[in-house]
Amino acid sequence: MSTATLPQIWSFGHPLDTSEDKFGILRDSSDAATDFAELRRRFDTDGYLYMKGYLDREQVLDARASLTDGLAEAGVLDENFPRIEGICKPGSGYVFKPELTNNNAKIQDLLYSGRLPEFYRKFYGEKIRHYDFTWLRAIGPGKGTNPHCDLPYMGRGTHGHMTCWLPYGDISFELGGLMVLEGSHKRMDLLENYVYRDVDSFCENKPDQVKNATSGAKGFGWTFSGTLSHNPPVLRNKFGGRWLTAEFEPGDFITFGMFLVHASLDNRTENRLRISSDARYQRASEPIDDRWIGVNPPGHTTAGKRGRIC
Ligand SMILES: O=C(O)CCC(=O)C(=O)O
Ligand SMILES: [Fe+2]
Repeated sequence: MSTATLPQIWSFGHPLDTSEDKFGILRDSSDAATDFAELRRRFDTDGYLYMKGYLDREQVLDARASLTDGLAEAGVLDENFPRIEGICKPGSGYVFKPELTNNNAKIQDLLYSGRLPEFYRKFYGEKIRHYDFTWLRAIGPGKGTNPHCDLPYMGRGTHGHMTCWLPYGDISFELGGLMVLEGSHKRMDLLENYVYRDVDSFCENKPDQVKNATSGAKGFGWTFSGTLSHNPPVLRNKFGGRWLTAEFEPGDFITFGMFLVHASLDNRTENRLRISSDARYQRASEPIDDRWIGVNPPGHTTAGKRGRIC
């Protein structure tokens, strides 16, 4: 497709060069939705599968309503607008609210029963399981997520698991959805010193790191943030390939592996929240990262930290 007619695209505060060799649209694999051998081939080649319209649109919108209700109750929404529109109060910023997915039957059903887990079961060709933790993001105007791979946040079990990112509503270029760096999963030469580090590990023999990691404050104690870069255009110049994204609709999802570099576009709207979730699926037969399972997963808190001698 021609990228000549695109609006200016922004990521992490940087305008992206949208010329055809640097930027493009995700390949839609919904044409192969029942051909799992073909999906596996595309996943190996591209590092992701973008399944447009694979899920039930109404079910996704219904799930959205449960989230905007939760966001309203959390005081994030501007009360002058219908909740479903997801209009935020000024200065909302990057709202990360995984608790909105707990005990939320609409979200649990959408993500963890029916069509989505069935997709992974067929894709892996065997029994699967998912993380109990669901990353729920409601991103207000401002910067999106900087470029990273997921492995540093969830690499203590298998490395063959997959992320599933899905939008709860239309996500235009202006509202800013996920983008992936084409071919980056094959650039182990550039990733090997980054991707196997664990954000929750610390050096037991370095007192400042021990203090940091065990201070008990949520979100603190990282000596390595897992970020690969703060500058998507510069990163692209290094890796080659194009930044790929799309305008997403309810019913779409994109899934990718632990080694694919991705980020998101900035939210350039005045007051609308971009609402999405990311969930993880893997073969049931493989080890799982225990930071993300259980009724109250430890995640990146003190309980998830692991000391080692450096
Ligand atoms: O939604 C975002 O901004 C980031 C999502 C992400 O990093 C992921 O799904 O792994
Ligand atoms: Fe990610």
